[in-house]
Amino acid sequence: MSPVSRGFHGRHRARGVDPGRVPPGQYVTTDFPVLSAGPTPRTPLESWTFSIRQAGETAKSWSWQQIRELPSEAVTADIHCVTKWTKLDTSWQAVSLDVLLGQVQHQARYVRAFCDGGYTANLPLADVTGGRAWLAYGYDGAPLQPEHGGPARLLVPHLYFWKSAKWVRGLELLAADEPGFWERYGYHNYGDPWREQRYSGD
Ligand SMILES: Nc1nc2c(c(=O)[nH]1)N[C@H]1C(S)=C(S)[C@@H](COP(=O)(O)O)O[C@H]1N2
Ligand SMILES: [Mo]
Repeated sequence: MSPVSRGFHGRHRARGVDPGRVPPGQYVTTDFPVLSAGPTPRTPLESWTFSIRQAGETAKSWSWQQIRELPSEAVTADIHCVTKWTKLDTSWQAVSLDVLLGQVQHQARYVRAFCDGGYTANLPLADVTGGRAWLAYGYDGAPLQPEHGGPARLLVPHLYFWKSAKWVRGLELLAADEPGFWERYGYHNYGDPWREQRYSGD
């Protein structure tokens, strides 16, 4: 019986890292790996919009400039990819989803993010409100690079990073949960890294 959990041992243990910040089974990296299920889309900012959809209709839509005029926050967060890398203290410039969702009347309990390229990710409304999720367009003091989801991506750092949809173009408001891209392929529907919810059944 060891009082130390398995995640604190092993070849990936990083020096000087508070193990309490590293979820089980994860290792800390200083790189920023790129994980994309397809090619990097490149939508010109002039035609880019972010939309909130409900019952097949657009309830609210913002142009790039309108998004940039909304209040934004500097967010520092630890991110955890299901492929087992964790990156600590990433810094973002981002608009809280509270600001965006607050401009639409609705009673939805779930959202599904949609993206250029067709990727989707589903999330309970409770996980994208209350200051826990953002639309991020800046990373490390610079515009978010296309490989990492620029011009803008979701940032939902308390869940595995596949929920942080890159090239996001909007949120669909839903009464009932509908699985997204990876969730349909056997990833966990919720994806809490602290409970190691990697695959459906975990
Ligand atoms: N649109 C889109 N968003 C996506 C993905 C993707 O393939 N397409 N991959 C997800 C996965 S599995 C991870 S781990 C992160 C990776 O983000 P990064 O490439 O910036 O590290 O983006 C997530 N968001
Ligand atoms: Mo991932």
